Amino acid sequence: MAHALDAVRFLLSDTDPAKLGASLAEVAFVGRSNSGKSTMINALCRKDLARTSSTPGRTRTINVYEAAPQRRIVDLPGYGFATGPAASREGWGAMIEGYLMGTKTLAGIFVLVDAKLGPTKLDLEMLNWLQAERLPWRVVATKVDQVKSSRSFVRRREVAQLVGMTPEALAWVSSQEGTGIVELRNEVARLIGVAGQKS
Ligand SMILES: Nc1nc2c(ncn2[C@@H]2O[C@H](COP(=O)(O)OP(=O)(O)OP(=O)(O)O)[C@@H](O)[C@H]2O)c(=O)[nH]1
Ligand SMILES: [Mg+2]
Repeated sequence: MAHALDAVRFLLSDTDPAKLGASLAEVAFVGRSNSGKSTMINALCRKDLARTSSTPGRTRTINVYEAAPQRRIVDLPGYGFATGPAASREGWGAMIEGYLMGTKTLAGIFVLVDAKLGPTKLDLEMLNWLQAERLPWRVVATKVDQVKSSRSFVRRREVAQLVGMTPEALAWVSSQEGTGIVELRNEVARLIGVAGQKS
């Protein structure tokens, strides 16, 4: 059956958050480099929109996708990608922080955490910062296909505890196998205000 997110198209990309223009509502995907942000956007929209790679640091700019005019899904470059000059790492911080603090229409920030690895120090720093700024975040555990199914109940509880959420509130997703994708797709559509729209 068609879903509102099937209509998502690439809109623009830039490294300067001031150049992205206004939106009515948007959601953003943040997290470690290689955590699966771009792959998840492709799974949610059921097409190859965002470029993905097994090498960390694939996404270098703020990439904006649109489900309907000014209703956006935003893919961000990952953190923890240690190579490259310090200057560009600082540039990353300014770019992400500028985007997250400057976008008043952000309805949800999905923080992707590898289910098997658990939250890294940088993930926890990001979560603390989002909380301090009172931004609307939710953690999504990714690549859950890499957790043995016999371990998944316990692992979900462990990861939830480490990020300070209840296991039920922690989204449990595999973009590769489709676990949790339908629920997340509906949540994204609702947050950006396109739920129930035909594509
Ligand atoms: N097993 C498994 N691998 C996945 C899943 N999602 C993504 N991957 C793999 O993880 C790697 C990184 O995926 P990306 O989507 O490019 O990661 P990213 O978070 O966008 O990375 P950056 O752009 O560097 O920030 C790729 O090799 C993907 O195939 C998943 O659900 N399961
Ligand atoms: Mg990416």
